[in-house]
Amino acid sequence: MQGQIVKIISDLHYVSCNNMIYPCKCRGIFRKEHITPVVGDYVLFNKDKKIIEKILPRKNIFQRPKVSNIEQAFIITSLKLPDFSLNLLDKFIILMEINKVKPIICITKSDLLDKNELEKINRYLAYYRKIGYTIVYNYELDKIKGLIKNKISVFTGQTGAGKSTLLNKLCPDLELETGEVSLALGRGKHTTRVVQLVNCDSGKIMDTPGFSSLSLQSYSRMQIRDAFREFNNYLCKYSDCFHINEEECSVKKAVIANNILKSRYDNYLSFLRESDNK
Ligand SMILES: Nc1nc2c(ncn2[C@@H]2O[C@H](COP(=O)(O)OP(=O)(O)OP(=O)(O)O)[C@@H](O)[C@H]2O)c(=O)[nH]1
Ligand SMILES: [Mg+2]
Ligand SMILES: [Zn+2]
Repeated sequence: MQGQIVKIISDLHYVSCNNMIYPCKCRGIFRKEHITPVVGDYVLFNKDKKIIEKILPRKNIFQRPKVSNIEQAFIITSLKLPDFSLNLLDKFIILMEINKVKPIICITKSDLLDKNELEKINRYLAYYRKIGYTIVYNYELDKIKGLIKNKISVFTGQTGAGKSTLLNKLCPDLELETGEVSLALGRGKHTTRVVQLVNCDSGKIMDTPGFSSLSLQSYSRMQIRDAFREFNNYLCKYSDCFHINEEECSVKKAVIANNILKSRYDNYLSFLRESDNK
């Protein structure tokens, strides 16, 4: 039988098949061959013995969160508690771009900001819209339902940003656990602990544990550069320009002319420094 892994708790892999869930173990050979199944994997399994026999080829695989076969990612971005961070937003976007997964920016907690604060952030968000990203607010449920239809999406983002809360709103039957955000720290307390793939309003969604930091260290400088999509609109003197100290760099000129958001460029430079591949 063919199914899809929807949850993993220690050595039990919950495989969904024809609206049933089968808790399965893996064939012994998996461990020997260092094959580690992840949520999202399509597998061949023996429903009577409850054994996963084979992992089918993956469309993609992510390390953080550990999931596979995703088609799009909702970057759940809180405006307060935890505070809005352009750096983190860019990091999530770049991670998705490198992995060729469509990012959708989903804003939460806009109700916690006053009008002035909101206007300031909306000016930034307008830039992201201009360079082609989809932006939704977590109260636009119908719009979100339209976006998740017939797709496998992952909800990712900082801990406490409101991933599980949004999933519960989309699918009240789920009753996922959500957590209070500590006012003192402005951080969540990692309420969601395991990745879970759920059927939700004609789409499949993965709720994932949030994180408080994210590293681009394993990606090369070239991957990071090419993931800043608007940079590709500019032709520099050198086709392999990294837009740092090169002469006649159109990207740097565009930053000075305010055609490229300064924070995007600054984040780009800081991400390059994170890369292990100098
Ligand atoms: N005011 C306000 N609070 C929200 C909103 N969305 C979520 N929250 C609250 O934020 C807190 C954290 O929400 P969760 O859904 O648990 O966050 P999470 O992203 O799933 O967190 P982890 O599972 O730790 O990664 C809860 O107390 C929610 O009620 C929002 O739009 N506005
Ligand atoms: Mg959660
Ligand atoms: Zn350049």
